[in-house]
Amino acid sequence: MRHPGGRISNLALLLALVLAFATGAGAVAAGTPRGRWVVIAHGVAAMLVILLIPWKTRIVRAGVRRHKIGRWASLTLAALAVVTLLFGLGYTTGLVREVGGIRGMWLHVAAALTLVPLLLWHLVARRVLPRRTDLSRRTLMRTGTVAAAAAALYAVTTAVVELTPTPGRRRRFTGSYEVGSFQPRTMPNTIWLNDTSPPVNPATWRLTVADADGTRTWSLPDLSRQTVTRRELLDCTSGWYSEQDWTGVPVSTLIRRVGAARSLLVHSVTGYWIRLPVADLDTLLLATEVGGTPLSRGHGYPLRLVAPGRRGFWWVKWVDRIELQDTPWWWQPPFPMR
Ligand SMILES: Nc1nc2c(c(=O)[nH]1)N[C@H]1C(S)=C(S)[C@@H](COP(=O)(O)O)O[C@H]1N2
Ligand SMILES: [Mo]
Repeated sequence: MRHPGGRISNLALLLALVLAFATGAGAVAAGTPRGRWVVIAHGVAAMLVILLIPWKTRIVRAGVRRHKIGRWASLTLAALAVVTLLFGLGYTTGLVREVGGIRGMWLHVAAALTLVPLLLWHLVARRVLPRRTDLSRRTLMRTGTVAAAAAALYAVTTAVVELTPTPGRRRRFTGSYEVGSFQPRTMPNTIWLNDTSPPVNPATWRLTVADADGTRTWSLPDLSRQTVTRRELLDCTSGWYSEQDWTGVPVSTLIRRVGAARSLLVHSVTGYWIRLPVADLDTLLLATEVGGTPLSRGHGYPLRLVAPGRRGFWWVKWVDRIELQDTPWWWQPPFPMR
């Protein structure tokens, strides 16, 4: 029989990890200040995990002796959890922003994702199941206390980062650091998973626009006759942001009739695509230039989407087709596919 206190600690840790995952995924999606609370909740969840480490350590000490099989998998899981925490803390405080030339935010996400299958296995192998008696007054009181302590720890950490000269205080509310604003040449190129920069022939390039009135194509010279310039901020989920002056065609001038459409599909010549709500139509821009010069190939030449208030992965590069559809915008994988 395991000590009941151990059971509760295990459940609390599991809850904290699930919370950390959910809010982590949410933080990656947050683009406007309205989404700030998800990022804060992610920080509090991390503190909750940290506070539960001493309890868990006691359980692990006993368990390592008892469970011969799967011991190494469990220890790997624990190590990954600690590594995830360290990369997260390193990035938010700015004390360790990269390791071996790789951005700490990537490493944080990669470690967290590697941990998932191990955690699922661990849950099945060790069978942590809640019981009705877990919901006693005492446990609820304790849970409340630990949650309050986590929030306090988060507040103190944030205050320390803000009040001391740690680089972390220069972050945006999403957690991202500024890179290469108004200097497009020093702005990073970010390519999702296995996408590639395609070679483009500007003479034959066409943008296909499909709306309620049918399908038309535009050549690059046609498009560059109706451009505007807007200052917008690109915030990549890998932890950097950059503000630039983007010149391009407002998507609303290319669409003749929306009809009953609910979403706009924006497609890249590479196969990458994303679906946006029609409510966004008025703010979207198909940029041909950044900082007064044509886009570089890495930044999406000849045409890339500028999606104000949305995280970088919405800013489709090398756009060859936009299409109004009746499908709701949320009918798509949570992150882009190609
Ligand atoms: N076709 C295509 N568009 C894309 C991507 C991609 O991999 N393929 N990456 C996205 C991501 S994750 C970001 S952050 C921005 C980065 O834009 P940049 O490389 O111009 O800085 O492009 C977005 N558009
Ligand atoms: Mo990104």
